Amino acid sequence: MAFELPKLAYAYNALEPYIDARTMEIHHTKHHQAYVTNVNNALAGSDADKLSIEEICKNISKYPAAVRNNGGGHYNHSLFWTLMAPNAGGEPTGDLAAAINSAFGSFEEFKKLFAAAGVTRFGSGWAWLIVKDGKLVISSTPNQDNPLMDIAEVKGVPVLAVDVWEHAYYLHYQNRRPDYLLAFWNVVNWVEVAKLYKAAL
Ligand code: MN3
Repeated sequence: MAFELPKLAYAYNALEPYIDARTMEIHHTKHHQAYVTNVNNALAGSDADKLSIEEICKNISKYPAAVRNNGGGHYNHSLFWTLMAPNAGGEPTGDLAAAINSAFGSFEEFKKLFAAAGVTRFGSGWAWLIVKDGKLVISSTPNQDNPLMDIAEVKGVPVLAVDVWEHAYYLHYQNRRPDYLLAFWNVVNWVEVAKLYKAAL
């Protein structure tokens, strides 16, 4: 069973003005599609094609680099699309808000630390909010690695992620990654993040 490009739950222009339609369309139909095609090619004929992408990520050290890069790309983007929504943003509520306050002091402080993880990731990669040993932790990974991977420096279950590859923001923000990360807060789907947080505990 081959992996497939997931459909987005919203239109390409739904996240404007924060993330532009052209970026969303290219990101989904070209970049994510390429990860799907390439991971399927890399796994073709192996019995790994019965596994979920999460299961593959958890044992990624046993696979060739093409699976790490493209399988990671497929998992990361599939998650990323669900973490954004139109008319979203604002602040988390309930248990998630309490856990963020407890782990980072305040929502404002959390936002600063999360953005810093994205800004300081050299080159291409991702910033993450993960559940690690029952606690919320901020981390970042290079390329298409993620915290599920057995090779990750900081391992855990992702509940929030932001893509800081230039392809995620360059058309609209050019070199201004910090501006993109600031705009990202306007599209964060906190309902989905809270769901992932609950499931991760
Ligand atoms: Mn991307």
